[in-house]
This record gives sequence, C-alpha cells and structure tokens, in this order.
Amino acid sequence: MDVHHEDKDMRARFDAYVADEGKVEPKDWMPDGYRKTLVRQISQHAHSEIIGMQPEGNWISRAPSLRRKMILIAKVQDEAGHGLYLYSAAETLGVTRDEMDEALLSGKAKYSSIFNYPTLNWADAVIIGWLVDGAAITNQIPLCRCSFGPYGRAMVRVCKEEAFHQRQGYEGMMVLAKGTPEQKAMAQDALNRWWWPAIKMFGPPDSDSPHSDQNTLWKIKRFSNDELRQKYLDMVVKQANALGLTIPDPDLKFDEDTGHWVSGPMDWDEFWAVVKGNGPCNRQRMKHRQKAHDDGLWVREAAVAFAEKQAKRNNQQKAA
Ligand code: FAQ
Repeated sequence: MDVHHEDKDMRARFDAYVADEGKVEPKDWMPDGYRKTLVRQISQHAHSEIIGMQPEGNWISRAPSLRRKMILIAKVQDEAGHGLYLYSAAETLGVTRDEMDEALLSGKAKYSSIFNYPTLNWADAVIIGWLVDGAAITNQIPLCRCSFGPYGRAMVRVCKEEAFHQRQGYEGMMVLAKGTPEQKAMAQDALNRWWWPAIKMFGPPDSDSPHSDQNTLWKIKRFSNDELRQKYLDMVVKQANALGLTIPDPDLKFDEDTGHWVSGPMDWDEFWAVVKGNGPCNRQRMKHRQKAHDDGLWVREAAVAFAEKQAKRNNQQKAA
C-alpha cells in the first residue's frame, strides 16, 4: 500500500480513529495535512525552546548568587533538552533536522513571540520562569494527550520539567516581591513589561486562528487559544495577588456571573509585528542563533565523519 496516497476511505477511517482517541504512530497512514500541521507545530515548538534559551541565558553570568546560578544553568539546559526531544519527534514525520534548521534560519519557520523581548535586569530572568513557563505548562498539559504519539509522550516529560521551572520562577518572584522596596519595584516593573507579551503567547484570538478548527478535530488541540488564555488569566491573577503585585491592565475585572477574570483589550497589531520579525529583539535572537549554528559546524562535521568511519569499520569486520 502506498502510505502517502490519500484516498477518501482512508481519510474517513483516520478521522474516526482519532475522534475515538486512537493514537497515531510515525509509520501509520496519516493525511498529508495532518503530517504537515504537526511538522509545522512541533518544529516551531522546538525552535521556541532553543531560541527561548537566549533571554535567560544572558543572566547566567550575572545571577545574584551561586544557588540562583546553578538553578538557572539547569533550567536553560532543560530547555535545550526540550528542543531536542521535539526535533526528534518531528523527524519521525519525515522531516530532517537540517531542513528544520534551514527553515528557522531563513525566517520561514516561526518561534514563540515571547522570546523577542529583552531581559533588562534580574527580575526579567526570574519572571520568565513564573509567567512564560506558567503559560507553557497551561498550553502543554493538554498536548500530552495529542493524538500523535511521539509529540504527546515528549510533552509528558517536558511538562514535569516546566512545572519545576514555573515554581522556581514563582519562588524567585516571591523573594523579590517580599524584599526591599527596590526589589519589589523591580518585580512590578518586570510584570508591567512582560504581562501583555505573556498573555499573547497563546496565539491570536479564536476568530483569527486558522489552524484551530481542523487541529481540534484531529485532537492535536484540546482547548482553543482563548480557552487556554482564560485558564491562564484565572490562575495568574491569583498568583499576582498573593505576591502583592498589580497586573498592568486597568480594565481587568472579575465577572461574578461566570466566575472568571476578564481582560482588557489586547493589542494584536503589536503581536503580529513581533511574529513578522519586528519585535524588540527578533534580529538579535536570529543573529545569535545563526552564529551558534555556524560555530557548531565542526561538531556536526566531526559527528558525520565519525559515523562514516564507524560504518566502514563495521562493514570491513562483517566482510572479514
Ligand atoms: N508566537 O492558527 P493559530 C516555552 C502563529 S515553549 C509566534 O492559532 P496554532 C518553553 C501560528 O504558528 C513556547 N507565532 O496556530 C520555554 C500560526 O502561524 P503559521 C512555544 C504564533 O498552531 C519557556 C499563526 O500564528 N510553545 O515557552 C504564536 O493552532 C521558557 C496562526 O495561529 C509552543 O509552541 C506565538 N505566540 O496555535 C522555553 C506550544 N501564536 O504556523 C524557554 C505548541 C500563534 O501558520 C524559556 N504550539 N502563532 O505560520 C501550540 O500549541 C500552537 O502552535 C499555538 C498556536 C497555540 C502556539
């Protein structure tokens, strides 16, 4: 059977299988659209983890204590690991790592908007753990149940690590928020700058989200962008109150009827400008990534040369 041939019966059987919570594995037949949207999402997710190392990585050499430095190094390394699981999951769909790298470096593939904002001081490095990892878990817990097996399984481990990241970020914010007036002011200033970018991480409003309908039917997405944003808002407002910090949204209000917090208007033009490459740090992030890629060329070449040498030796041993 030609596994790439898409016929109507196979498509209908596939759709019924995933609707019934069946898990799809790499060698199973799948519609081209399913493969394509997963390569898009998983590779973009991987790129986000890798580019996402930069804003916090900037603070490793300037962490305020040895304890904070050790935690930050471990966290940034975890993000590299997440990127690698995700690239591996995407490779099972037939795309190569080189192709994914090329798509990122040429600007064809996206990565999360959130990593295009600067970390101006220590509070920014800390708030990433609380707000960005908090948003990442909210989005990724449902992805553990994604219909595509390798992605869902990668997410289980990623979420365990993100939970630790979120807690260390919250603990770091607690120390700042309960510290000296200057430290509390730093924490509030970081929240003022990171709040709106964090809330927009969940993607455009449902009415402007072209991938949502099909990917919900395929059980890649379990909740819509706005549903996840709402869960996050309800969680984070409570946490900000516990910290004694003020969410920088003058229109934020609690709706007694629904039991949910309601956000003020979001500036989606600003979001799309960042996604299109015009955020405060897009160019810097890509320049740094390109340099790391170029500097790593000798490692990739050495690994290929070693693998070739080993294969040759194995063949010679087999022939002898
Ligand atoms: N930034 O139709 P939808 C992390 C694009 S990992 C940039 O709604 P979809 C860990 C979207 O790609 C953070 N672009 O798309 C960490 C699409 O464009 P395309 C990353 C965005 O896929 C913490 C277009 O807009 N997490 O933080 C964004 O159904 C700390 C239309 O959008 C993931 O990637 C955005 N924020 O829903 C690391 C999770 N939002 O592809 C270091 C997996 C949307 O057609 C430090 N991904 N776009 O050119 C997902 O769950 C989904 O892909 C969404 C978007 C929810 C992000």
